[in-house]
Amino acid sequence: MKFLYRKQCGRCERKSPVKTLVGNSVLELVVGDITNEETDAIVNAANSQLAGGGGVDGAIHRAAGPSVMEQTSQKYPEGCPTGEAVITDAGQLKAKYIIHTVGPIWRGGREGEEDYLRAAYRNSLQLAVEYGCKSVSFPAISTGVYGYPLDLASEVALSEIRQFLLGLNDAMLVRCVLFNEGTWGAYCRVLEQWRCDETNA
Ligand code: AR6
Repeated sequence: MKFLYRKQCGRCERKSPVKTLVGNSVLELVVGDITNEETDAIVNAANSQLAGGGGVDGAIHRAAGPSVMEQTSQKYPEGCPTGEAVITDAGQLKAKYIIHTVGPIWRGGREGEEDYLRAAYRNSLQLAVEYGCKSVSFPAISTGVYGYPLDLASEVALSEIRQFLLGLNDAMLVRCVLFNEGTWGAYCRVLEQWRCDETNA
């Protein structure tokens, strides 16, 4: 794994993207609103009814327009089980696709939450590859309404993405689009820890 750069403006302390090479692929951590992303696909942190809601799900549906909900209702009337993923086009968004995945609700950590969260990332990435996507943006799935502790969720997210990218032959860009600097910082700390572990290995 090669770390490309990490910058912080000394004046305003705004954080620049962090980029890391994983195999042939690039993993990026940015602060932003995922609805503005121009990656081939963006991932939505949905609920298992695909019924829309608040948080990133609400923001994506508002920005994409009603055609996306029409597609989910028509193509996936049964919804989407926790840990799985389904795909629609992206309506009025700049991305081509929205991958709707369902993260686990945090119930203390003994109800398979980690496995479900890993599956949500893995199945989303698999679907992206099946649809020919070369770039995908993820929010921090389950860390809002679903209450998954951020320090645990960031480790799970990045390790699952890393494992997936290491198994790919083709290059892909995976961008974690984190809504605030606190979330971004938690993700950065995971990469810092990996870098320390590598240095000390
Ligand atoms: N861009 C990027 N990240 C965002 C955005 C945005 N526009 N808006 C919020 N986030 P959440 P969950 C971050 O609650 O925990 C919904 O009602 C947010 O700060 O959206 O998986 C669904 O319908 C947090 O870090 O998703 C489900 O019922 C992260 O996205 C339920 O919430 C995830 O927070 C899913 O809960």
